[in-house]
Amino acid sequence: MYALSSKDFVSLTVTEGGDGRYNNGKQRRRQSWWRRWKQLSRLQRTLILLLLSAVVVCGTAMYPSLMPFPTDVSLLAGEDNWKGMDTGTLKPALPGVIPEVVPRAVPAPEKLELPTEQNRPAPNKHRPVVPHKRQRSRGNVSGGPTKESQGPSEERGAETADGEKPLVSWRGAIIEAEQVTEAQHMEAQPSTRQREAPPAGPGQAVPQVAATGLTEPIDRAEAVREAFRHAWKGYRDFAWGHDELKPISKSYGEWFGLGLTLVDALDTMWILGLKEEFEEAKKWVATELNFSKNMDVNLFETTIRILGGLLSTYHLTGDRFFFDKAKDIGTRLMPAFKTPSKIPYSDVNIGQGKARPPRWTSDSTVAEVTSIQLEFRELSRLTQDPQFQNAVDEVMKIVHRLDGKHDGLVPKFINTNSGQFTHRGVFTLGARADSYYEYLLKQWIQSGKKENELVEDYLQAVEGVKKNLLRVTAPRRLTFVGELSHGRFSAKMDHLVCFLPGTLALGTHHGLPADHMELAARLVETCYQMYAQMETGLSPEIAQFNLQPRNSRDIEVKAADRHNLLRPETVESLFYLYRFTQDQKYRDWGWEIFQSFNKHARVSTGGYTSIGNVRDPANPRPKDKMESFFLGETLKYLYLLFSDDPSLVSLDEYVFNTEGHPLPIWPSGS
Ligand code: DMJ
Repeated sequence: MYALSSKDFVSLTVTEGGDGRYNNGKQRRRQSWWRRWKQLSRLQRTLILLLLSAVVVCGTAMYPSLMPFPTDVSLLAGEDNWKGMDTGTLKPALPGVIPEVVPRAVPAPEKLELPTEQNRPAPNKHRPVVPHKRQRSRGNVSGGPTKESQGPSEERGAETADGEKPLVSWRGAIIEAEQVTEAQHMEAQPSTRQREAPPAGPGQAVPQVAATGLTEPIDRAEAVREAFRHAWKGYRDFAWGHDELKPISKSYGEWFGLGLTLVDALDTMWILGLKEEFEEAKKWVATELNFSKNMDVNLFETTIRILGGLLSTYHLTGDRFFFDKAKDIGTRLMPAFKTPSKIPYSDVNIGQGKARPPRWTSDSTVAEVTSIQLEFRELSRLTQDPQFQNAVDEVMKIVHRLDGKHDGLVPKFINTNSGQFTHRGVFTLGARADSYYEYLLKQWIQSGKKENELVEDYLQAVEGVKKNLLRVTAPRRLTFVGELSHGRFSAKMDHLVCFLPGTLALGTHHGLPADHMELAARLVETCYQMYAQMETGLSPEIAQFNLQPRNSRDIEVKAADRHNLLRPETVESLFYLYRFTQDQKYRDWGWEIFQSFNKHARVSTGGYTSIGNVRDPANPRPKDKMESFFLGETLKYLYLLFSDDPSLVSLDEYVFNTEGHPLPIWPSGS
């Protein structure tokens, strides 16, 4: 049996203090523990020391994982704080400890003035409405060159020459062309609230041409005022507060339910000095125009007609009421820009604040997304809120750097998801692309000619037009702008392209190459001929130009393209050309066109109507619709063409939006 010796076990004997009194002083405790330590055997002391060492080592190793992770981010920020830590065992970031994002100052747009409420840019208040002074016009008063009598052209199909699936645009709606008759095309989106129109009998096929009541010598500007009053009478009597007049049926059509014709016409009334009409319309805007409605509107059309019209009227009148309205509708349109690509959707519900593409595609039209910039940029300048300008500038930046252009020419569609062009390879200056080019130049002018990318893109596009799209007809050497489809040229030109001469002339006026002006002069003559060579003296919607010397006619018209919607582009260009050259022929051409409207489109009971066949003066087939742009643009440009006051909406102070609404050129520094 193994006998334990006194050295074989650890004995910790705790002895009581000698005097029995409680003494917990530091000195006593130290002495007491030291004495006990000395009383231990060497083995005991070694074991205790080993045990303590093991505890210290383990404790040190486990310390980081036992400690709570520091929530003070600053503790982790410095490199030193990570030294010595086994980062392999640490999660790199914990939810909830993401460093706080310090908001960066949003830089104000380059040319955006950010004034206070007090110094918000004042409107370019134009003269108050005054009746036009009757003046004897210069030049040919009662008629211009006689139109050549032309035989009826061959009836042709409406197939497109560009080989792509034909689509018909009716204000933002893309419709399969095959499914739509011409009549449906003209009457697309009729109102469910339309009044019952009496059926058109044979006697009503031709609009009753109303006498103007004007006698020779005629003051041309005054004649335009009279035409406006006549158009307004129809609208006031039969369509008051609705979007469009249907003058034959004496009813109305609704599109957005926003009094489109009335708002589009406000600044025209101011410019023409129609005070009474203006005041009555203003009252309607104040009491009836309500944007808080569950209604889908087209972003582009609402921007150029309603927002543009209100901004322009604010500037001309100085009446803040119009600015408030403009801000309201502009804000309601903003959800359109909430797309994956930042290319806006075509449609917005202004009551619900939701936007969507058309039901059948996620594409938007290139002209639509790039022709809302003048208006939103001006809204930012006035409101001091950069969100409007930022949204539309972003669209221009995206389009600027996109692939798929051809010598500066753009395709017609862009996808709102990918932000890329679609339906590539087809290039036109007409429908779906037209005002892209117009707004490149006009934005550059608006902001004081500083945004180089815009003017560079514009100049490149003009060269692209010259290189790819310009041709001359064989019979009379008329210069026209055709289309290009996958490398194939088509001698087809929309009336819409007739904006181009005016835009080219405006560019030259603002310092761009002089040869743009020469091209403008050639093109505007062609646009005039699109009227003069038709039997009614009114242009078709689309013209086909002859390149073959054996043809005697310069212009043919397909059966489906023979309508005239009272469009403004040619008289718009005549206005610019006259302002810059003072050449009387432009006024005379405009006067001829105006007379043709009076002859074939004026409805005796009030209003003017679109017509279905410009080749048949005996039966031009009235379409029973007066587009809002007839008052917003066509009559305004005609009046300005005939006015003898060059300071009336000076082209050095204003830039017209694509709906004919003048917006101020920003003062330098803004
Ligand atoms: C107007 O709404 C505008 O001028 C637009 O740019 C093109 N279409 C019509 C006029 O034709």
